[in-house]
This record gives sequence, structure tokens and C-alpha cells, in this order.
Amino acid sequence: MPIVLYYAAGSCSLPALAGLEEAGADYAGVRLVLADGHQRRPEYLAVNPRGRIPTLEVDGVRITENVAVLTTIARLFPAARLLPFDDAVITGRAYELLAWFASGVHVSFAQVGRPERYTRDATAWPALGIGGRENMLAAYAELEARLGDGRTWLLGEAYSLADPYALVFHRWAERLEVATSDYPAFDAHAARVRARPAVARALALETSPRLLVEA
Ligand SMILES: N[C@@H](CCC(=O)N[C@@H](CS)C(=O)NCC(=O)O)C(=O)O
Repeated sequence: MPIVLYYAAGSCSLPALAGLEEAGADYAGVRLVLADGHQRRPEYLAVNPRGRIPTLEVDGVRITENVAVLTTIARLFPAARLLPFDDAVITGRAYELLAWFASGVHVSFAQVGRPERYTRDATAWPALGIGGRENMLAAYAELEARLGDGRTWLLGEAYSLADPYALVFHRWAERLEVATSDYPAFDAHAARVRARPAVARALALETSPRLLVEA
């Protein structure tokens, strides 16, 4: 069953990459450089007409959107226990996080970095950015409160793909000029996630030479 993941450095494709690595999956990674506009090239728009990453291909079937991509990876490799499916309530708690990350936190960040997604009126971009930054600070505070009870991972004792997903937002703090040291439990969680060998491999793959389009 051929598996391909289209991903990019420093982006929200990290949990998908970390999931495939954690599962020991046999897959091909295709790296895009967003700053070079690879996601808008015709050969990638043929893969994902929205021009976004991640895109997962399983047996030639393409799946986009992080929540769907991460679910697919977790279901393909049940032994890796990448998401909890045994208990309905814990599954709900996991999806609560994934959905909030994708449709809340990520959107707040994009208001700052990609305001043109929301309006072509450039005079509104600074206000969008201010609101987005405020919402990111609220998200960091919420994650800090959750992790501040001493839990190891976002869902408690069991690691899940919500953890490397949260690392995406921890990495983006620098772009927002937010000091993560203000959020010590979130900082410590990020260090634990990075210390997982699969996550370290995923981070290394972000600079791998396998490009969709050779520059
Ligand atoms: N809702 C999508 C968002 C994906 C997304 O926006 N990815 C960003 C990278 S973090 C991207 O592809 N950006 C390229 C662009 O906007 O040109 C998901 O959760 O997968």
C-alpha cells in the first residue's frame, strides 16, 4: 500500500510526519518549500487544488486537512496508538484538541501571518493581526493551564498526535515574538515532544533533500 506525504518545513505537516515516523511506516515524503511557492505550482495543485499541506496519499487516494490526515495515519497503524480509539469519551477529548488546533489556533495564527486569506482589504490586515495574536496568546495560556496539572502529554499519560501538533504552535511563537518561557509547562511539553526519536527524525526530514520541485 504506497503512502506519500507532502509536507513542508516549519509547518502544520509536522504531526503527520511525526506520526508516520512513530509508526515506522514505509512511505515516501515529498518536501515542498512554501517560501518558494511550490504549493502553487501546477504539479502540486494537481495533488491538492487548495495548495496547502499536508496532503497524504494512500494507494493513490489523496486526503487533505490535518484532522483527516492524522486520523487516517492513526487508523492505518493501530499498533502505534497514535490516537485513542478504544474509549468514546477519550476519543472525543482527542478530537476536541485536533479540531481546536485546526480550526481555531491555526486560523488565529494565519490572521497574523496570512491576513490576505481573510480579506483583500489591506487596511484591515493590521487589525486582523492584532486579533489573531491576542487569540494565540489565549491559546498558549489554555495549553499552559492544561499542561500545568503535571500531565506528561496533552491527553494525560498517553502520547498522541495532538502532542506534535501542539509543537507546531510552540515553534510559531517565535514568529509572533512571544517568549515561550512565559508558558513553562508548555515549554517543558515541547521539549518532551522533541525528545521523542520519531519527532526528532520528522524535524530532520524537514530539511531533507527530497523536493517536489528542485530549485
Ligand atoms: N486546514 C488545513 C490548513 C493547512 C494549511 O494552511 N497549511 C499551511 C502550512 S501550515 C499551508 O499549506 N500554507 C501554504 C499557503 O497558504 O500558501 C489543515 O488543517 O490541514
